[in-house]
Amino acid sequence: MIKSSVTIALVPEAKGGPFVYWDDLPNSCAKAAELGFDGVEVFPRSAESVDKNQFQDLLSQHNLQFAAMGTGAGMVVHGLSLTNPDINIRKKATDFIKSIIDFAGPLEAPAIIGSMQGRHGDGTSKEKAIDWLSAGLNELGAYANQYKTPLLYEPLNRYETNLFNTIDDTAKYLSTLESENIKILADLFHMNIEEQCIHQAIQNSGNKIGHVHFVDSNRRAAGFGHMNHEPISHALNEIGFDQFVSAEAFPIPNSDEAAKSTINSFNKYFR
Ligand code: LER
Ligand code: MN
Repeated sequence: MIKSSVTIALVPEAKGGPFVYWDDLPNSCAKAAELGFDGVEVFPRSAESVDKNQFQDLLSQHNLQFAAMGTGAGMVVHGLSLTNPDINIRKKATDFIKSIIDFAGPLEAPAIIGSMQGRHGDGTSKEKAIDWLSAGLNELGAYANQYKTPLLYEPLNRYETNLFNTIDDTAKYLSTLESENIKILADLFHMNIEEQCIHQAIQNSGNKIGHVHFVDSNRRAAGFGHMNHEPISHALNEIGFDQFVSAEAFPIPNSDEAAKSTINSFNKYFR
């Protein structure tokens, strides 16, 4: 059964970003549970910045699952990426992502590689950037495997990366890697920009999708834009997807309204 989740961002440097709840982990978990979400996706400043015992207590107290953990603070706070031309920075990027995997893995949650994929240009060819990316993903996919969790790779729209923008290109690329432990994070916002047809792209993806960022056309919460979520939910069911659709959306008009609209849309299309 497909599960619902909502994002909680704990990164002051990411303020203004598309995350539903902000800053306060205990209160955000309480609200997510109250609204009936199955899980929470956490975007931390670093693995060390989250009190693991407190977080585990919150999850069990509220009967919530840990849906996924983002690594984007490596880029936003420290300027790291897996395709940086400097080998030391690529190493730091890999170590940062490993620390997130070490936090999330034992709690059965996958880590997400979004902005940490970086881009080519500024003297780096696309081929070279993809070589570095492949080395990083193979190492990290194998690393995540020790916890029996996949690594999630998120294709982003053209304004955020020039590596892979569509689900199909990403699936073809991932099939060239040694690690078979990397799944695609399908973010409906990026897909709305890049795909010819969102539900068709999902249907064509086979069993490669491991997580969904659930959002509307304007990156507000599902229900506040003009995206047609019905064929999308059908396509996800058709491919046998049974993981999280997680609200990564702007907190507009506020976090609570965004969360409510998301769970109402989730119940309408996925229950
Ligand atoms: C960024 O646009 C995004 O969608 C995030 O999930 C990736 O860090
Ligand atoms: Mn996303």
